[in-house]
Amino acid sequence: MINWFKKTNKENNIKEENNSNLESSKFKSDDKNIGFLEKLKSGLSKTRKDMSSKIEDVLSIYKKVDDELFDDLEDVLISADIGVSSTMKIIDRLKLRIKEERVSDSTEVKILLKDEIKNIMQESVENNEFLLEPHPSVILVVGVNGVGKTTTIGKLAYAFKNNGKKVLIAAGDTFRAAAIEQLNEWSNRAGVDIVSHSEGADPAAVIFDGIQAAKARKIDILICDTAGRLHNKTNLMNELNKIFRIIDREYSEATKEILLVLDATTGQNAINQAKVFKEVANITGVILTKLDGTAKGGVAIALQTELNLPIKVIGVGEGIEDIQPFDVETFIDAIFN
Ligand SMILES: Nc1nc2c(ncn2[C@@H]2O[C@H](COP(=O)(O)OP(=O)(O)OP(=O)(O)O)[C@@H](O)[C@H]2O)c(=O)[nH]1
Ligand SMILES: [Mg+2]
Repeated sequence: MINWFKKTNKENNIKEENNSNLESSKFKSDDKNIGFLEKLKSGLSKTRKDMSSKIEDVLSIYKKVDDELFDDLEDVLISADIGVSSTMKIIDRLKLRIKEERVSDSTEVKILLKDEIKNIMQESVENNEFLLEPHPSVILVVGVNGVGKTTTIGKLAYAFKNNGKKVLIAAGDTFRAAAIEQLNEWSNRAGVDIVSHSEGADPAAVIFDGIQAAKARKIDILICDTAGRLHNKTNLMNELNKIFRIIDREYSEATKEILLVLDATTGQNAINQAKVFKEVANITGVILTKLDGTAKGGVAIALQTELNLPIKVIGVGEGIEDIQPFDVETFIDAIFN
């Protein structure tokens, strides 16, 4: 089982040095958990095939490192949904490394490229961990329809509960009756409580009740679902702002995460959705779903490097355990090795 709340020595030290600092939860895999890595690797096999094999193809054509090789690498990265400006940055840094380290053999280029992608991803965001400490905390899950919000909430509730946390779910998607039923099923599966109203109710009222219940029951983590309607920007902003206001007013003591769910299979569309949501809300992180079986895993790189959005978790299947904390190193290794 993944320990979602393992704390690193560094975090413990920081906490000791400054008690007022937010205690952050380490959201990293257990290194011994081979099943976890294997699952990630098999999920990302199409991305690996698409990106890594194409890179190798390019490198095998060119024996020497020259400008044409960089042009071809650039094409591979852009076609892998990494984004134009990130690709340019990666290639520029790669060129510099190759010059500095006097690399002339093209086979060494792949190692440097992998390293630079990893570096740029790590430099672009502060960290990839959930900020759920100090408790209580509230997670608001947003995103357009069908991306996997409700499913992810079920998976997260299950994972947190297995890590000893008291979890409550609020059914903030009142747009569809089926949505409440679906979340209800997930709450049963995860074995956590749910607060819901009927179809058509005001989502902000559901969140309000969720907060009151969370306080009364001394809940550690309240997870709120929202409707995935395709909005225009103003409506989206109004609806989300109403919910944010309730949370700020009623639950000011809670540590907040506003997580945007994006479907990796939609590639560039996911990036565009992220841009819109980033404009209307203070998104604190991304949940990237459906990474199993897509060749578009490169969007993870663009999300972090172009939009500076930390990816916090990834969905790797439809089952309750098909969720993993996102870790740059593990992810890039799974794509490149
Ligand atoms: N393969 C795969 N399927 C997923 C994953 N996450 C969610 N799904 C599937 O995606 C579909 C939509 O998931 P939902 O959780 O209902 O998505 P939603 O964002 O809540 O949708 P709306 O409530 O309509 O906005 C379901 O069939 C899920 O099983 C994942 O990581 N991998
Ligand atoms: Mg839903």
